[in-house]
Amino acid sequence: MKTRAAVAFEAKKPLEIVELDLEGPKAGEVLVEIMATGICHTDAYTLDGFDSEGIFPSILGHEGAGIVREVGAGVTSVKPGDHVIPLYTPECRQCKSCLSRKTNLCTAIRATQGKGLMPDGTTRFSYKGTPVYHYMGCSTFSNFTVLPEIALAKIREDAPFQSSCYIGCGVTTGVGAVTNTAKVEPGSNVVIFGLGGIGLNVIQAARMVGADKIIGVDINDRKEEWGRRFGMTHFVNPKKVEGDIVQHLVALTDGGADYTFDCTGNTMVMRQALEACHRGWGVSVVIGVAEAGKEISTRPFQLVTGRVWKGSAFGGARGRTDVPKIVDWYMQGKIEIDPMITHVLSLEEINKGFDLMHAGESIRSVVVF
Ligand code: NAD
Ligand code: AHE
Ligand code: ZN
Repeated sequence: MKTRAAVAFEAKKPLEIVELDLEGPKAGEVLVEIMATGICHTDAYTLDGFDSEGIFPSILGHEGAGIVREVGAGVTSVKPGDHVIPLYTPECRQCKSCLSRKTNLCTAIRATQGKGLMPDGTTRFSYKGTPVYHYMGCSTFSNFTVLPEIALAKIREDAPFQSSCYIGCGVTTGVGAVTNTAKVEPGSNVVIFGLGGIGLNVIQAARMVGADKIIGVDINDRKEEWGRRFGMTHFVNPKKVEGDIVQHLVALTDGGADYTFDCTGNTMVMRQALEACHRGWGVSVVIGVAEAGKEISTRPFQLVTGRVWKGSAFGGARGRTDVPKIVDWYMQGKIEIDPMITHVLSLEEINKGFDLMHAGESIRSVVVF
């Protein structure tokens, strides 16, 4: 079949809207019509050539929602007509990682996924006879895409696609980092670095679980109003702090934060986030994705004295199990999504979404097909 898609033909070049050939689903695979997709900073990072796994030409996008149109042989958990959210972190419930109950990082198809391929080692997309690669196993910047069954969360049908697509990455990442990875307790002091599409979800989850001080840190002053809208109690612009930002945050939290979250991808900020934690117990969660080749550092003494550095991918969520629950939280009003969707674009306008993100003017741009 044919599908309209925004293709990343080369790094650092705008996406091009073209008609691609798409092969149907093979055994264990599902054809999904994508109805809406968010644009996450990770898409921009890959398009800008910063991802060590970046492959071109490919179809980016990993924050989608859509409808199952066809299933391959042996597929039992979804059927045509079901509403689904694609999962870049699948949940096979059979691999060593899934069975460990210690991680959400299912390893069933990670190797082929990182090479832009389906589990059988081939791609379903092509353009004028040349292969076009999948991205993060999702490729939601295509109107139709093929995914393995284990990479689909079935969701309720009354959830609007335009908002629920954001649960495919940003919402789950931010909310899950608080509830699954850090397990923030009521009364905690929390610092969030980077108040974008991820950081604001960390803020709203910190509010939801009853955190006390919720301190947002961003170099863009326009983010203050956004943070306060979702529960931030204090705002700090590091550019306007006289002296050391870490000392400033430690003073603001009476000795250091219980939990800090990096939502910038900047390795200097990751260090600040770790060092702003309370001696003895503060936990810093790295969510931001750093450019290829970047490394983090701190004095080991920071860890010897009880601070904990950890990371979180997809908010520690097991997608097929947890994503439908987060959709419920949204539908019940426990978390907000709609106000964070600042721009709704057509596929033809998708490059504008990247420009808005780079200019710091959007929280989430969503493309509707
Ligand atoms: P975004 O562009 O919407 O937001 C980033 C924010 O960080 C902006 O408000 C920006 O002003 C702020 N910022 C930049 N440099 C800063 C600095 N030095 N100090 C303080 N603030 C600074 O991006 P997003 O979509 O929210 O994504 C944030 C990061 O999270 C990206 O690195 C993205 O790749 C990553 N991410 C990780 C996961 C995961 O599973 N771990 C999932 C989604 C996104
Ligand atoms: N491919 C990169 C790393 C990119 C990365 O860390 N991705 C996050 C999700 S970001 C979503 O917006 C993730 O889930 N990582 C776990 C995984 O298995 O990819 C690199 O450095 O090679
Ligand atoms: Zn993302």
